[in-house]
Amino acid sequence: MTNEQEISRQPFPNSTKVYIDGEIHPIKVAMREIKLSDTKLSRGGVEENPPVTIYDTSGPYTDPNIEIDIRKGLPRLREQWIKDRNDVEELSEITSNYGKERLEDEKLNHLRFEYLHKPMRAKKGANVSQLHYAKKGIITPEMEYIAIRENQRIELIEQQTKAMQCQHAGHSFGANTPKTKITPEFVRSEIARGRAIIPNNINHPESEPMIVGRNFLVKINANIGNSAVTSSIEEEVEKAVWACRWGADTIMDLSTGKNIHETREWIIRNSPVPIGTVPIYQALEKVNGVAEDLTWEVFRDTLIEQAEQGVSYFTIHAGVLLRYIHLTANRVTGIVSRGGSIMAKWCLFHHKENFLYTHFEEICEIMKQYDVAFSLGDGLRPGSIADANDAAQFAELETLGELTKVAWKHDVQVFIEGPGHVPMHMIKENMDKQLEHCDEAPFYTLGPLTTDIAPGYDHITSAIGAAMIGWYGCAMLCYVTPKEHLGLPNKKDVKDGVITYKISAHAADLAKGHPGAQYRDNALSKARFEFRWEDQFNLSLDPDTAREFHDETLPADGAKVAHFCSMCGPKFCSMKISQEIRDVAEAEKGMQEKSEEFIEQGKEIYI
Ligand code: IRN
Ligand code: FE2
Repeated sequence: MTNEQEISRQPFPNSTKVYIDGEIHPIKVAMREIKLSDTKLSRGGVEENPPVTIYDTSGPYTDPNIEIDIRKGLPRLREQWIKDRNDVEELSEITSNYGKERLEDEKLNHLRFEYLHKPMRAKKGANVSQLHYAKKGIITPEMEYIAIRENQRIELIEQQTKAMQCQHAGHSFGANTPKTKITPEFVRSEIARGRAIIPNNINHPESEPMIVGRNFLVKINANIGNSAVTSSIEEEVEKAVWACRWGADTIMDLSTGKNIHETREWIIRNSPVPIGTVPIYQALEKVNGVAEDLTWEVFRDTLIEQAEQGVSYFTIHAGVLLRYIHLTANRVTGIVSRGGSIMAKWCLFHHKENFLYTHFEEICEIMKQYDVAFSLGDGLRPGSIADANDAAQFAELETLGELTKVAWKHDVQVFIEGPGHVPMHMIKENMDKQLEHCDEAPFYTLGPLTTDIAPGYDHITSAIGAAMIGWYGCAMLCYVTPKEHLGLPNKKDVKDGVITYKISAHAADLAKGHPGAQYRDNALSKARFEFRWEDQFNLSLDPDTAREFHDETLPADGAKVAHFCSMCGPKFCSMKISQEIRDVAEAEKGMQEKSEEFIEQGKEIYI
């Protein structure tokens, strides 16, 4: 198995991990603090720039004070919170048949995880979902953690805004930053209303709580997972850690190849973010890839197996109804969802209603025992611009709305998956219809791609749609990598996809006026204007690439304080010229003041 050196765990440049204490619960909320250098003032002297604290998804990997042994997994941050609620029982092993068989198989010894995860389950009759607690008026440690995390230390944001106003008198960079603080009670009320969810399986106590909802920061998901063709467990664990490092808020393990159970065990035990899966993929493996051989029983066992391992949300394609399938017949690209096509095949072969739909309440009964959330799958999403917003897609969406209410009746958390491929002018209709049919349950879309003509660049075609739908209110964006439609993403593709989607999500946060979203932009702009190159690199989403690009032409240390870069050279740098204008203006202002002073003095003398 992977040795520790191969797992990326260097801290970010000039950054330290800080932990903010809770007020209601004894919790410590992890964030990243980026230290900045001083501004040299043209009139002499320096001005201090307060550090910038940012939302941090990288987990313990970027804290050099925490020892990590990936054979044993991450520290179990939430274990005590869960046990203190007194509503769970510990099991000695995974209860589903499949799990037991695998643990007894000696051939798999080398894949065995050193720490034996003992699953927890709700005591008989109990419901351990955050929605259930929220409805009862309970503010859990998870909710408080999220409130603190989302605020990103709002007091520092205010301090920064003030500092800027003083540096650029009369020109406030921070004027648009709303200052509404997110409270733990607000988190609770959004959960209770179903407008937000906390993917938070009690069997993934290693995960740091996060929230998906449109009144919070827009989140992004990164898909990883081996396929039958390529990639190993080691690579997948490293991809998960790597994706979190660059900002993935959740990871979906879409493995379909060998050793699905073991791969997932390693990923979950080492992941600081919640993990989602599409259980029908593993169920299909269990029936040797023959869709028509799938049964409710095989599926149910898979759900229990994965819930007991710690998966926090399941994509379930329960809206692919038998009567909708013919609506895809004249599409250019038919059914492009993997799960959707599997279920459609099953329905047509047996000429029966989708068993995920007919057994939906039984699925709810399982979900509530572990707090697994539904990610209601868009099995009939459009897979091309030509098929966007068609009858099949919207028929399914209505059914997803109906199922949302069933899940809520059971106090099971739910969010809704969306497209796909949609041109820009047709995106808003998706958001509007989703809010209407699904009663404001969070929306989670795959892009959407805004054109089909750029294979190799589909992180970009889709980031455009993702930014738009995020602005309209989509709560989570499923990344698309440059390899989309072409192959399994490698490590570089994962990073490119994550950074691209961070851009979409953040652009949406700015447009929505999320409290504090503009904070980092302001600090970076100020650093840029003042030629504090190091600060500009360190504040960026990808400091390594920013530095590398700069140094490609001006590698010398002296260039890090130079008042220009190689894009325009010293004579044509607009920022430099602009600063000179300011200096002249300041000098003139000084002269004007002096002359006014002299005139005043003169008046005294001559009158
Ligand atoms: C997200 C929104 N719509 C679809 N997705 C993601 O697509 C879903 O979360 C999962 O990661 C992936 C696979 O879905 P299909 O192809 O099985 O539907
Ligand atoms: Fe596609």
